[in-house]
Amino acid sequence: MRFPASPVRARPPGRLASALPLFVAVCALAGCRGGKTGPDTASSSAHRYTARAEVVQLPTPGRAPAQIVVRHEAIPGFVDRSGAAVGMPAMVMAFDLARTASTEGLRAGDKVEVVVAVDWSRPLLHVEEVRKLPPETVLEFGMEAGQQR
Ligand SMILES: [Cu+2]
Repeated sequence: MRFPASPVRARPPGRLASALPLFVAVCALAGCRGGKTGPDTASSSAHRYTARAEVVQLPTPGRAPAQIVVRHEAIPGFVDRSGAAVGMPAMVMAFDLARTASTEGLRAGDKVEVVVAVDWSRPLLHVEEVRKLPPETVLEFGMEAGQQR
C-alpha cells in the first residue's frame, strides 16, 4: 500500500515547525552537533558549497545567533563528518549567518544563492554569503528529505 504523498515543498513558507523534523533528521545524518559557536570565520580547511535557495525566514533582529532559514536545492558532493561525500538533498534548513553575510533588502520568498562553509573540525556550519538571484529564477527542489515515493 502506498502512503499518500506528503509534499513538503507544497506547504506555504513560514510553516517552519513542520520543517524542523526534517532538519533534525538530516542533522543526525550529517552528524552535526548543536552549539555551533566560535570565531566567525571558517578556517581554510573548511568546505564551501554554493547552493541556490529560496528565503523562508530572515533573521530575527536582536536574536543571536543570527539565523536564516532557506529551502535549498540539493548540494551534491556535500561532505559529512567522516569525510564521505554523501551529498545533501533539497530541504528547508536553518543556518547560522556569518557576520559577513548581509541579508539587507531581502524578503521571504526571494531567490538567492548561498555560500555555505562547513568545517567539521570545529564544528562550524554557516552561511558566509547571500546573493540575490533574479526573481524569475526557477529552482529545482525535486524530492526533499523525508519524502517517500
Ligand atoms: Cu540542508
